Amino acid sequence: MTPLKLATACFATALSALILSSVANAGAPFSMRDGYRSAFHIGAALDSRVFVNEDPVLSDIVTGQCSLIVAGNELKWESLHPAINRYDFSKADSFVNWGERNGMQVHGHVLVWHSQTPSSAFKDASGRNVSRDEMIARMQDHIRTVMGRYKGRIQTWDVVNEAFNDDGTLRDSPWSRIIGPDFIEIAFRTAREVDPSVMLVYNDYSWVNPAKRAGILAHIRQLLAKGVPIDALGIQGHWQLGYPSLEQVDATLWDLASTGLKILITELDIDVLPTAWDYTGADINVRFELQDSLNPYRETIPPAVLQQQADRYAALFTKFLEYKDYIHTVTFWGITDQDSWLNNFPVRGRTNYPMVYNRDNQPKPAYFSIMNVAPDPLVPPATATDPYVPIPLYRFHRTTNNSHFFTVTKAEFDALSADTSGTWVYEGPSHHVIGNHTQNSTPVYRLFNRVSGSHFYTASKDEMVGVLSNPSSIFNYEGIAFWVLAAPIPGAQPVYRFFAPPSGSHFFTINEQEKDVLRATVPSTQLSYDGVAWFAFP
Ligand code: 9MR
Repeated sequence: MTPLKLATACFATALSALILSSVANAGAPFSMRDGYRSAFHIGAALDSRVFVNEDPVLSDIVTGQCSLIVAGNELKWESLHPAINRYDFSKADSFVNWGERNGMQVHGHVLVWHSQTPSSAFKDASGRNVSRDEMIARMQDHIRTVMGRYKGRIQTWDVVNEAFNDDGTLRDSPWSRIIGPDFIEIAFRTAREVDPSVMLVYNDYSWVNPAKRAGILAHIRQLLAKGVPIDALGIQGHWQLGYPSLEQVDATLWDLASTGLKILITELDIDVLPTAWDYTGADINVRFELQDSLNPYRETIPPAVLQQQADRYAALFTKFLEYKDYIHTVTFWGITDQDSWLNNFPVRGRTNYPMVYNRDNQPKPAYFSIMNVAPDPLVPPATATDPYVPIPLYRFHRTTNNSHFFTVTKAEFDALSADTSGTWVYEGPSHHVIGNHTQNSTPVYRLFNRVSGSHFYTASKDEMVGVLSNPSSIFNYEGIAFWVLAAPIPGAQPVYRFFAPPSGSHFFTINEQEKDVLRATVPSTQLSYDGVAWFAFP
């Protein structure tokens, strides 16, 4: 790299940093919650770094992307009820408080489970299993105490988790051994007494396995026929790139929807690593030895695999949308690749990539592919009918690569105007855009091209998401740059867009004459005409 190019590149980076911070405040964030607002809640499982340590980066992701949260561990029996006569709600309280403070729906996980429940919960002082009556009393005390504490503040509860085997029979666990098969019924009835308004969920993995599904559903139907208050079924969704098939997911959703109960996808993640033997379940007691062949992406993950994962997530969300009338929530089991349980399951110490945010807390291709199939506009149509506030869009020529930069932001205008190197030449206001989200205004999204250092502006959500979802994408999403009109109104004019192949940048003009001259005189290898970008004011 020549010194001149290096200097330019450094300046571009500095400029981009400046721009990032100013644009981040400019408008609504790019959000899964908004993109799926008409379909279902988007949830995430949190660990205590979010709600105890208040990690700002993770908190921003969750508050920006989700409408529902669940604690990965802190509401489990062993966490908040460590000894039979002792409860410790410190972390659980932080979790529920955090959810409330941030306007989230809060999902409770979990009341009755064979795992992460201390063995002392089932034993008397001499170490023998307690009687059925004593066990029922303990279970009821737990449900009443925990649910009662958060009554009105937790909207959905996993009452019973993983009570069935892969062949559809009832799991042999301390619950079923000591109380008998009716522990499920007693748990749900007790939960309903505590809080009549909460959604009560039966949660499990491997529903896609027909034998397991048939066994659980037969059991659930019997309970429903007896009036047991079960409101919803939770599909954990610990899945892989190639398993289960979409047909299996479809059959599962169909069968569960046919019970008339709501469906929650409670623990979604997509494992990208080779399966350890043939194991596809989520039973945490099953573990395998670490071998190199089972940990192929220790340093980095190939773009082709990220693409496969992105396609997989998009296909699953498309399937979920087909069942959106039944599905209440789609919850990711974690936030970033770094914090996923799948780095340690079913083999300890692997480097896995199951989530839609990477280890640098950045959205992955999977994130953008999910946004690509999102049914709702990222930004809700304006409800305000205030008059437009036209603001100038400043145009700068970047002489070093013959590209153009457009901004409405005073800080950016000042920074570039102060440049004395001759790189940036102010060319005057390009045209007037809209400063407020009102009437028919629509956002223009701004992306940063990491290779050329230039910016790309588009009013098309589909175009933006298409660009970002490519795993080899060289663009960063920067936010909403300003507002324009998607359709003409009196007084507004079309803004034309050109692509400049040599710099990989785009040029915009509202000036009809400038557009005509450029089209007539500049060869398309230098500048090709793309069409109307949006409508705005001269
Ligand atoms: O995410 C949880 C992880 O941090 C714990 O180590 C693990 C151990 O039990 O439990 C994980 O969550 C499980 C959930 O509670 C129930 N379904 C399977 C999940 C993954 O193991």
